Amino acid sequence: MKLVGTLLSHFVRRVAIPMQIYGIDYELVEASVVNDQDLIRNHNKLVRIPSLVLDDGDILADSNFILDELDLMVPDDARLTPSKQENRRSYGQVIASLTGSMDKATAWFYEARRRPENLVWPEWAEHLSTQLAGGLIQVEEMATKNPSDSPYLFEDKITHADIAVGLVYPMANLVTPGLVNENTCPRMHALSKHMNATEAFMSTIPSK
Ligand SMILES: N[C@@H](CCC(=O)N[C@@H](CS)C(=O)NCC(=O)O)C(=O)O
Repeated sequence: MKLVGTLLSHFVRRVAIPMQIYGIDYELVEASVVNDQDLIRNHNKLVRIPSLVLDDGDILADSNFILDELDLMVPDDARLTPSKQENRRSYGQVIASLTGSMDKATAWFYEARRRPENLVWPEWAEHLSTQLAGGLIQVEEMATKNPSDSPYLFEDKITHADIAVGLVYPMANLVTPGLVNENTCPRMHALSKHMNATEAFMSTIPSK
C-alpha cells in the first residue's frame, strides 16, 4: 500500500499511526499540498491528503473512511474502536469534536501562517483558534463526566480517539495556551503525553 501525504499533516499521521499499530506495511509517498500538488493529483483529483493507494489499485481518501477500511483488515479484538455498542454514540461525538479541531487547526495554519501578511484576517484567525480549542475542551468535559483510572477514553484500550488527542492537543496547546493547557484540560494533557511516548507516535514523527 502507498500512503500519499506528509507526516506533517495530522490527518496523514492519524492514518499512519494505526497502520503501524496494526502491522500493515505501507510506503509513504511524501507529498505536501503546498509543494506537490501534481503528485497528489495523480492519485486523487481532489488534491487532498491523506490518500491511500491499496494493493489492488483502489484509492481511498478521507481519514475517517480510510480508518474504517483499515479496521476491517484486522481481527475484531485488535480494532482501535470501542467494542461495546453502548459506547458508539459517545465515541462518534468525541471523534467529531477532535477531527473538527484538526480541521480548524489546518484552517488556522493557512489563515495565520500561510497567507501574505497584508491579507490575513486576524479576527477570523482568532475565531478558528477558538474553535480548535473548543473541540478539545468539549472532549475534556465529556471525559470529566466519566472519571476513569485508565489513561484512555474508552474501555481501557487505545482507540482512534486517543490517537486524535495525541495529535491535536499539542497544536491546540501551542496555538491557544491560555485555553488548552494542563490545568484547563488535565485529561487531554495526560493522554496526549502518554500517546506521544508510544512507539507508533515516535516512529511517525515528521523528519522536517
Ligand atoms: N476530512 C479530511 C481532511 C484532510 C485535510 O484537510 N487534509 C489537508 C492537509 S492536512 C489537505 O489535503 N488540504 C488541501 C485541501 O483540502 O485543499 C480527512 O479526514 O482526511
